[in-house]
Amino acid sequence: MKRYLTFIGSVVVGATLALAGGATPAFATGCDDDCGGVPDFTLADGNATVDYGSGGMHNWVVDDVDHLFLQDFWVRVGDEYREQQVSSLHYVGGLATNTNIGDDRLDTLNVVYSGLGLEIDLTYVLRGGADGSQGSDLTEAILVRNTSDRARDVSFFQYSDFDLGGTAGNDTAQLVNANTVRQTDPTTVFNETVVTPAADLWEIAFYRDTFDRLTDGDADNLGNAESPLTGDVTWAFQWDFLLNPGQTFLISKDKNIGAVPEPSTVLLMGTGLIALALWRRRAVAA
Ligand SMILES: [Ca+2]
Ligand SMILES: [Ca+2]
Ligand SMILES: [Ca+2]
Ligand SMILES: [Ca+2]
Repeated sequence: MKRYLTFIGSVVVGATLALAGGATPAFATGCDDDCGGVPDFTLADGNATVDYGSGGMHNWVVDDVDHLFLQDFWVRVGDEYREQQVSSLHYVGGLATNTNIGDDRLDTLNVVYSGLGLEIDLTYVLRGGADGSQGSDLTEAILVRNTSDRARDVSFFQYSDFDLGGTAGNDTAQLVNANTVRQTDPTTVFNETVVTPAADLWEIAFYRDTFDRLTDGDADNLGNAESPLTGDVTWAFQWDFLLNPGQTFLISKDKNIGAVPEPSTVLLMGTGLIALALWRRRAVAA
């Protein structure tokens, strides 16, 4: 049985804050040093919800099926220190809002952290589909700013553990190209496109190899292996960049979940493509 591996103290404090602010805190402002970390947020739109709080993002539920065990970011400055989980850094503040019409629940989250001489600003935008469509989209923008007075040699990691269809052992993850990971199981297709920029390193592994190296006591880099891989897979990206004082680095990404097309649909699509090819060949010949 997989369990969330978070610091118990943070979870308890986060839950307390969430209760104090209501079941779905719409708004959480600046936090003093003793506030204990990020409170719990739930985003909702159309047929989808996603939870975010201490320990990162969990539970991307689309039409009542939970496809996500964990996604979060880790950061390291220099090669001599260990990686640190972004959601465990100092929580500066956060705001959940609604950014589309037709469904006025809170679908967009902006959270800001500081630590290691950096400010890290995360924005998640959830878009649900129609009920029963099994499709949903999540865009993410990550802004890393050097707020110190020295150059910072930054390694930034995204770690994702999707268990598509709510089942962990039957997923296949594949690096499609430098910008795209695809994960599939018998029911569900998932794609993540890194819009900009492409990562420097990547890794697909079995739970929880990568997680353990991100949370142990020393510096690690991703291994550019192993694709494709089937089982309880996880995958990660690593960006390495130098930030001078005041400089920023922006990463934009898009995640999409959808149902595996019915065989009849694939067949129809195939038939349509063949018909189109024949029509074009005839058109060229004419
Ligand atoms: Ca909305
Ligand atoms: Ca699965
Ligand atoms: Ca490590
Ligand atoms: Ca998994």
